[in-house]
Amino acid sequence: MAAGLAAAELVVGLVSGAPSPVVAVGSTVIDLVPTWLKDWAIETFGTANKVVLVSGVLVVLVLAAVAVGRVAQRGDRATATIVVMAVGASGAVAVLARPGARVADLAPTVTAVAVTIGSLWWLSTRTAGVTADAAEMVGHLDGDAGRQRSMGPDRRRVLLGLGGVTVGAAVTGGLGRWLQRRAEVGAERLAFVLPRVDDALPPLPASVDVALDGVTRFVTPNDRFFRIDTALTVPQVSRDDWRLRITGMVDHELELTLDDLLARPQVERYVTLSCVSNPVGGSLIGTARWQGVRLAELLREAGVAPGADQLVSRSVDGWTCGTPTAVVLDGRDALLAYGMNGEALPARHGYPVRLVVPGLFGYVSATKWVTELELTTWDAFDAYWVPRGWAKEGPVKTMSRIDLPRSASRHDAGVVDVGGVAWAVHRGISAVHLRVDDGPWNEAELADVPSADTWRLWRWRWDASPGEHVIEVRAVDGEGVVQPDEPRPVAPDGAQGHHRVRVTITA
Ligand SMILES: Nc1nc2c(c(=O)[nH]1)N[C@H]1C(S)=C(S)[C@@H](COP(=O)(O)O)O[C@H]1N2
Ligand SMILES: [Mo]
Repeated sequence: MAAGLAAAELVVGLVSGAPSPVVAVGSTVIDLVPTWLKDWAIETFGTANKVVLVSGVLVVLVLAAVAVGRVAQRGDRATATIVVMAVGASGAVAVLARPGARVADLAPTVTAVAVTIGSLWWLSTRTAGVTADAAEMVGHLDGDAGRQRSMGPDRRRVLLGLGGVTVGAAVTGGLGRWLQRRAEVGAERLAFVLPRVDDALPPLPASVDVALDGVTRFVTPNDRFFRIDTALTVPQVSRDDWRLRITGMVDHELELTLDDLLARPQVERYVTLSCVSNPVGGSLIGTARWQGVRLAELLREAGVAPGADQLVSRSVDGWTCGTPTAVVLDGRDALLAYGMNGEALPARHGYPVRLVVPGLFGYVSATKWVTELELTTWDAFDAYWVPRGWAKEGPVKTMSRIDLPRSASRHDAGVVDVGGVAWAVHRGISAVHLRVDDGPWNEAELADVPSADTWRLWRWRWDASPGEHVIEVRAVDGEGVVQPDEPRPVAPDGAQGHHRVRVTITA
């Protein structure tokens, strides 16, 4: 089976766009598992959940391979072959179920099955000798010398066979992976020079940060930006192949290339992006300087028909997202972005182009690897997460987080620095309050922000007395609405509640 999978990797490397059956099965599992199980996986394994999933698929394959091997060892090669074909068939079904699948996509899976069966037959011819000799030995045990004579060469034959298959698989698989990496967009991305922005943003003042170690920085570096998506392998979309189609309820459909997009007026904006699955106190949130073009201008050019109240965006991997058209057109800086913190978008964050809409959770606004914008109605279409139990609309809730002191940490009595971040993206943050052990609320000192579309850092100096204490934070948004305390889970429309940390103060 290792030989089969390795051969599949080689074909994936040779035929651009053909999916590995392992990835296809994993992706199908992602789309099929119930929401509670997916939430559990994200909660338990965090962003490593994809590694866990692929490992799970491989474990199942290893168990199947062991079963097949045992059946073949008993001499029943026909049944063993049928089991391999059945496993392969489930891979094929998964491959064909991927959005936009073509028959040619079956090439890696078919290769995997053929090579697995070939290896099975070849190896079982070799083990057949050993089994026969072993049976003979049981029949007339003629001493150690005889045993060595009958075992020696056959055992060597089997081990050599297995070794040969293993080495062949390693070489083939390695070559396949190497070819796949060569096809990735990494190199072209590094060569992508972002066009100049006419009204470029001034450099951020130091006052957007608080000078406290352990508190998040205002700008999240690209390599530390959270990643959430349903894609098991990062889609590789070359800038030359990328197209954006604007379709549906528009006066005239548009199709743009990346050069068309880059020729339009450019803007850059600091925007905080957050995930609806972020629990109270969680870190599925980040802030970047996004560069791109205004989505509203593009939509106006296409001519949005009255009544088109939902903007559905699609990515190359078939993921869909529904955004209120009114929000995109209400004057905020909804962007088709290709730049992130002065670089081309990293592949994991949507290279070459993604959506960014300030004020909405990622699942209803931030389509990565975006290829189509369809103007439609809320009644006509439910995007990916909606049938899975998430709200159709997802405005970001007012939220605040204590980064410092860490939960369960110990500190000396006296002044203890408390610091963190608060956000109510697009409404802005007007105040942050802290209290200890349900005492009176205190005002935190707020850092500066470039606009209401980002999070806001804050700090508070706490005069701590010895003992166990609970520090609690709440934010007030730009409209004066206080962050509610009543706890609510992340589903269906984002967590609610105050973040608290428990600390020990020593005398
Ligand atoms: N193509 C695609 N885009 C997607 C998603 C996805 O699954 N597929 N997930 C969305 C969700 S739920 C979030 S929170 C943001 C996260 O963006 P990031 O990974 O760049 O931080 O991407 C959004 N865009
Ligand atoms: Mo998300």
